[in-house]
Amino acid sequence: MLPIIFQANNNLNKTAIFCDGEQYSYAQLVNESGYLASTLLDKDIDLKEERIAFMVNPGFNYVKTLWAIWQAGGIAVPLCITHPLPSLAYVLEDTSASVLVLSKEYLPVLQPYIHEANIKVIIVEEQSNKLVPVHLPNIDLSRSALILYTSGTTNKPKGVVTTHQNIIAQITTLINAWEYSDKDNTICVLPLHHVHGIINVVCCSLWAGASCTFVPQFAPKKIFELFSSNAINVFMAVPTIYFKLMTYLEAITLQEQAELKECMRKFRLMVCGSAALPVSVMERWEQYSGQRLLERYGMTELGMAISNPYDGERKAGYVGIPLPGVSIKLVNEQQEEVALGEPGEIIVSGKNVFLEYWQKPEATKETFTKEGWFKTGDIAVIENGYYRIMGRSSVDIIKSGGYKISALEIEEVLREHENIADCAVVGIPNDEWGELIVATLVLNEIEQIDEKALNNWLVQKMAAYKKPRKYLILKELPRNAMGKVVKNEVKKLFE
Ligand code: MCA
Ligand code: AMP
Repeated sequence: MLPIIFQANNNLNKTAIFCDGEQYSYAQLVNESGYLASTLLDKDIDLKEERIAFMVNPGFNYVKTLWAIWQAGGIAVPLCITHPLPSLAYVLEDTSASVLVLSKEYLPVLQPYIHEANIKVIIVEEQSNKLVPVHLPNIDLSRSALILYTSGTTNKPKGVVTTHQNIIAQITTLINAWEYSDKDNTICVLPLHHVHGIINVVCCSLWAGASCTFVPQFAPKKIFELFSSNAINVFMAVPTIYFKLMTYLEAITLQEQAELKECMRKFRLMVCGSAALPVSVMERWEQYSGQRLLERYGMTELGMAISNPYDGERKAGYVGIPLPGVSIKLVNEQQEEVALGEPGEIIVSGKNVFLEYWQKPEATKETFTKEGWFKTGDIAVIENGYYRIMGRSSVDIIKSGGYKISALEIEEVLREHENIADCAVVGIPNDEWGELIVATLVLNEIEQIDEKALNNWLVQKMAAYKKPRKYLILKELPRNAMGKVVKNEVKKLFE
């Protein structure tokens, strides 16, 4: 039996999930995921790492599908529920997924792909629970379990493959470090195609026997209503979300602020990560909520790697110290460890580290040192025992709203536009979003471009959160003597 199901069996009568006004016990999760696993197996005895993609709304059906895929021996490929067809088709084709599990409402968006690819479709709401569960296979924990897509310094996102063992290491490290327990009640406001939502919130809660409340979309009013009901005691989010929650708090009366502070003060834990938490946001949040945020550092390829302590000083501007079981070194370009106090690239080793980039052996090889340490591309320094993230080695990776976005991917799409001869995309600092995506354009034949029309065109091709928020039209891009675009000069143009 998979360890996560074994854990659930210890809590069968407890509520695991609140969503859509309903509540679901661990027994329902175990039973119904077992039924869905038998549907997926379809008389087979083991899916043997077949890729099963799913586009299912956050909530009971999402977890049921994830657990069903794992129990049937498949690799789970969660799709982003807000992506347009080309981004979804890229993932489906790249993984050559054989089955697609859907919430009914996503059928129309995927219909053109389903029609062409002849992929098997299962509508999750239409699954019968009357089936007799078949015998489920024994899954060796070294087998691959999950593929999540991450943007990097290449123009197309890469599939990050983690094994069951990697996921278990990522979960159990956090359970111990952050003292998750079956008394916790967490809330999931994050998208479920990334580690932050899937592992830190959902899998950790359900491993610990806690309850997890799902909200369909991020909406400050709804979140504060849930906070006020005293039904939540653990909250995790990206800096942009804390920023947006404070914008909401600023607009309500002092009396209402005080009442919410009283509720939030009782929380056991509030965590922030996925992007740098500005010191000002951390300090203001503490004033509003009475909670000192615990900032941590992670990556799709690693789960969480460095964390401020649960007990002990949570230092503003620092991500803390390596989590137990995670080894970290800071190295120079020759892969030699730097002296204490010197900045270096973070490299990581441990059971939490992913297996490979899906069907990209060269990219996988390049990202590990000869000794097998994963090279993150993030630069850090140790000061008074705590790690401080100083930035990334590539300007082409942008972090906006907690999402990692490749400038090269956006540029490639922009260049497909008939009126765009050339372009350069960069991220510029922004209090709310961390970085704001902006673009300089060199136009073909026309003097100006209709930005609204351009953005409408773009979001047919890529996720809306990747679209540039400002444009600047240039006669030519700033280039160096080698003809390469100088991204730091591009950034200055937006100052
Ligand atoms: C949306 N808008 C933006 C951006 N995104 N404006 C500037 N920059 C952006 N990046 C605008 C929209 O155009 C819209 O404007 C308005 O904001 C609301 O858009 P909507 O999509 O509804 O935004 P939202 O729902 O408020 O979303 C904000 C969000 C979301 C909740 C912060 O971005 C989010 O869920 N981020 C979390 C991502 C995440 O989980 N990352 C973890 C990956 P208008 O109203 O004018 O149309 S990293 C990870 O997993 C690693 C392991 C780690 O360390 O955690
Ligand atoms: P992703 O590839 O989407 O998993 O994003 C991982 C990246 O997010 C890391 O490589 C860092 O650049 C960034 N990141 C995550 N947590 C933090 C943090 N607390 N401070 C600064 N950057 C962070």
